[in-house]
Amino acid sequence: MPVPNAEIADRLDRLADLLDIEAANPFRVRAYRRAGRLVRELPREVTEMLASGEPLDALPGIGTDLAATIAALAHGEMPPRLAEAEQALPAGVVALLTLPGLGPKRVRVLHEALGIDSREALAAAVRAGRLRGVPGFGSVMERKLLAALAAGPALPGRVRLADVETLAASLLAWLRASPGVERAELAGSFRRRCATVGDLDLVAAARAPAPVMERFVAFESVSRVLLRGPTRASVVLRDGLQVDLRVVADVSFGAALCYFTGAKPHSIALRRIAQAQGCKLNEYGLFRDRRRLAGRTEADLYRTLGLPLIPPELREGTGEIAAARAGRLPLLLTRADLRGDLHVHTVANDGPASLADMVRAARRQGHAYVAIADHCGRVGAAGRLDPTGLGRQMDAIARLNATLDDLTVLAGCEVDILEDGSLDLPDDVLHRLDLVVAAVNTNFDLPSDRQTERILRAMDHRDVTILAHPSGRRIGRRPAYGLDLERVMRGALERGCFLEVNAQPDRLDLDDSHCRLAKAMGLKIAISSDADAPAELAFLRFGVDQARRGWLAADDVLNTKPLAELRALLRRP
Ligand code: DGT
Ligand code: CA
Ligand code: CA
Repeated sequence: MPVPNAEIADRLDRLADLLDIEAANPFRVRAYRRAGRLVRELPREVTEMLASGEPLDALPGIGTDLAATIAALAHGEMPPRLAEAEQALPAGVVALLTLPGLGPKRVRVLHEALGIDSREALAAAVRAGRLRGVPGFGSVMERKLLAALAAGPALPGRVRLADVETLAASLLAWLRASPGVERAELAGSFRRRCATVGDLDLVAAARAPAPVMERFVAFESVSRVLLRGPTRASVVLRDGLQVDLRVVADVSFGAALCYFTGAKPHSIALRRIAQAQGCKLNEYGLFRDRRRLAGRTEADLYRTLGLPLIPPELREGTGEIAAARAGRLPLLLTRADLRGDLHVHTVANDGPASLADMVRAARRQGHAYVAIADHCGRVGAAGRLDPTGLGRQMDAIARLNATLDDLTVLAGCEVDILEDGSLDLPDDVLHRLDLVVAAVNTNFDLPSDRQTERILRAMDHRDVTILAHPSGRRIGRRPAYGLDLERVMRGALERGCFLEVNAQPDRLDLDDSHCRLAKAMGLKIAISSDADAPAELAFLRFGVDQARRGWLAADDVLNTKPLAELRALLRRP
């Protein structure tokens, strides 16, 4: 595989960063940085130049040494310089570079002044207030670092959808405020609401693209410009996220938006339909000969292709076009269809909000009901209710319900499924609750068949109503444990209990394809926030995104039902 210039340039930047942290000779650091920029902007691939025998040291500012380094990188080798530099610094120090706002200079200050050599050491130092007084580290920086550290190590190359939302919104606002921008939208996997995104894609309509490009690369958190042409640009933001922009004329905006929303299999299928009609489809529009038949809006485009507008969440090339043609697209669930939340926690699990706080926040969400499902167990522990504590909470819920007329609080619990499939609460306690959320919170590494049996056994329990976060994945941290989810779903259907889409942005579990499987089986799904704090009640919308990607309509979801109907569903036949 020939190594592309962008990759060679990244390595040169990395070398410059490492030397910079080490406080190496600033001239050398600058030479590597300049080389990085040069390679990135070369009109030709370095690998091609080498293949045709063109000397690299003929390039401006590139001496024999640098030429050898670049050639090694182009051959996919690790140049000794880079290997030495990587080894000279503890890996933990180098890893700090991936945190937002931490460039080599700041990392050096942290290492030299405070001896910080890992994320953990940095987190401890921030919490202890040791960064205060260090030049260049204000309170804003402190907060930013804490947030980034809490978010955990990055996914290789992908970011959780929720983690880019704020940024995506400010980028879009920034672009829409550009002179001459008539319309702008986010496209790509972000618009399709994928659980994680590789990069962000933006499409804008403007008569003159140049000022839009200018403004785009001037966005405050842009750290590098990868590509800047007349109508397209790619930049990397300081936290490493790439953003692509395409600017087209207003008559093409719908076509460009559709093209850059993808996904590729969907776009290919659309192009095939166009061809079958003797037309051509590209990012500029749908054409017959030279005449543009459609392209200003997506609705227009799909209509002209003989299709209804297909929601972006369904555009994966997994049967949506055939369904659209047959008039069988589902009417997808929306957040407004949800009437309540079936899994939230309180201060009893060490959250910041009391029962009353959480209920008030649920009412602000517009909910008609909310189920309190704190972690409980036979033996109490800090941050966990024992049967007596749970009993007291049930009394408090009853008192609270007597004072509320527009919202009902359901008494529930989150109970651990033990290794043998039994539940960590006595039967009589479980039986008194309105709803029981059962969860695997330990023993993730059982063999698949034993994990499946364990969960089926737990569901044998007549009072279990919902299986929480069924696959156990934590995006970017832990894969799903081995289990036969289809068997678990069938088991739930037979027994009259349900599975959850846990809407925490790092869970989204069930995932989109599981939702589709459940729907095909006729198994209804709960969408739950699993909120630990009032602000997290709003996570429901991330669950809705995945449910929509899984083709779910309102009727497929438990908590779209009015309370009376919900209660009937929760009672097993
Ligand atoms: P991601 O970024 O990995 O989460 O996934 P996407 O779907 O956002 O993929 P991305 O960013 O590579 O491209 C966005 C859409 O734009 C993709 O669905 C297809 C379309 N697209 C981008 N570049 C090209 C291209 O060069 N040719 C074609 N046919 N389509 C492209
Ligand atoms: Ca993308
Ligand atoms: Ca892209």
